[in-house]
Amino acid sequence: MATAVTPKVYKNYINGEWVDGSGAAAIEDRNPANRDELIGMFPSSTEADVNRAVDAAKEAYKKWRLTPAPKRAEILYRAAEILVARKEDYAREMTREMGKVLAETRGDVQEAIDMTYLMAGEGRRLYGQTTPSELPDKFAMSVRAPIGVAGLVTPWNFPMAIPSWKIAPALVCGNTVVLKPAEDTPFSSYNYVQVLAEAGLPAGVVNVVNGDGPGAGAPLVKHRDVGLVSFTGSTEVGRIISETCAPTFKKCHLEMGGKNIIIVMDDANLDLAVDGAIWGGFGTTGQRCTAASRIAVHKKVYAEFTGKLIERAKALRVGDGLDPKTDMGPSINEQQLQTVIKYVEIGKNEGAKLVAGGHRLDSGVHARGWFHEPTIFIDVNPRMRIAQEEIFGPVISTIPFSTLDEAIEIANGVVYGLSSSIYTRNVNTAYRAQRDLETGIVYVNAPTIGAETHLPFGGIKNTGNGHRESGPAALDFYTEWKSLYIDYSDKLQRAQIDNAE
Ligand code: UN1
Repeated sequence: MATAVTPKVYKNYINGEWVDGSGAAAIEDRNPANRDELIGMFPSSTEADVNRAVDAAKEAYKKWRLTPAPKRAEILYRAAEILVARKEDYAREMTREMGKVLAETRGDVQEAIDMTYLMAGEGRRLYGQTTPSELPDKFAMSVRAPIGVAGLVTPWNFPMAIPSWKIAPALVCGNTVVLKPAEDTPFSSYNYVQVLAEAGLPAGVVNVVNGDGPGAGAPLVKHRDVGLVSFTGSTEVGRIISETCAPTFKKCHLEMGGKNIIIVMDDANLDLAVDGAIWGGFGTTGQRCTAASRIAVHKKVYAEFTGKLIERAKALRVGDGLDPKTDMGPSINEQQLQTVIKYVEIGKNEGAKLVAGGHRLDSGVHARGWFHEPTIFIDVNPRMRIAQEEIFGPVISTIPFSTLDEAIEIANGVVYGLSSSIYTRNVNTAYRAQRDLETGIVYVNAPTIGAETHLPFGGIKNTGNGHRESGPAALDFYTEWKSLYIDYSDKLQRAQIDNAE
């Protein structure tokens, strides 16, 4: 593939203008399927850029918070309409910078469309409560109040969808935004913000500061004028962000790692379960927070299931996501690929049986990309590191079990709690599993990936810190409740507690 001669240079977006960053270096956005292909150069920003962006957001907040929510929402609606028209172009550009196959990048843009429409609809809801007062001639209600400047730090695996999960609710609620997009995939986030600008968003309401975590993310998170922080990424970074927010009690939403499981019962439709495991485990090259990296299979069907799974995994075509024949794209970068390689070694040393894949692909069409074979370990002990730690790559561990109780114990025996799934035809088994699986999302007869935008998204344990995004639940993070009382009795009325006889 041709190498760009003069790479396009992209900028930060501050106060309605595209401006240079003040950092000396620039960040290269490269195609993970062909590292010779430079998508563009993005600013490596510093604290000075962050400060300018936060100042702009703080200033814009004064007007934006007073703009009626249905009017704020109309801009989101227009943005969604533009995204619909450009879906194919943005999907292609996303495959070039992120690597996942075109069908999946179309899905990523679609998720941004869905979220933007959904939050546009919230502009005419943003419901609070009205409720009777305990006193006569007194009215009581609660409303959602915006908070101020939201600092958003987003990952590379859903480079348009996840920024939209955070930006759209932040805006409809009346907050303004400074976004620090992932340095591996800044272009798709740029495209989303460009669309918002075209849809008529006033200057300063959304700002983008590109850069890495220490250079741009850290100053954003700790900035005293940033009133809320939302982060999706690793548990290690999430912990640092949580600690940074704690001293000032900054509102902080964290969406972190996962070690998601599919449980296959002996009464499951096995072919359906194999479909689910392949899609859940190898979709997005295993680089979803929701990816199924553990497949627990009932001993009665274990041999048959793993046989089918291995056959299917070996048949997957790995390559450039723009090629319609490709089933699975590359890892995002060398470091991520090295993590995959490291865990394959760990699995082998732990005594798990490697039965498919296990190697980096680096010759022929794969020579210039960060490719790895779809990899399966069988007979994995649930305590092994490959069954405990997030790998974020195309590696599945299958674990045999004998009873539902044992499967649930295996499922819950990890520090994470994002998504889980069970394949069974028994309604009692399904309901028991949905009750007992300790994850924020539970599927029956569907894989661990594929959450819809209008339901709460998030996890428990080391995956999250109690907040949810997506759906109306997101509004709880991006607003504070304000309780309003109106006394129209024209006299001092004491509350019931102050009126005790
Ligand atoms: C993520 O991997 O961080 O549920 C998000 C899913 C997608 C979102 C994944 N809708 O798989």
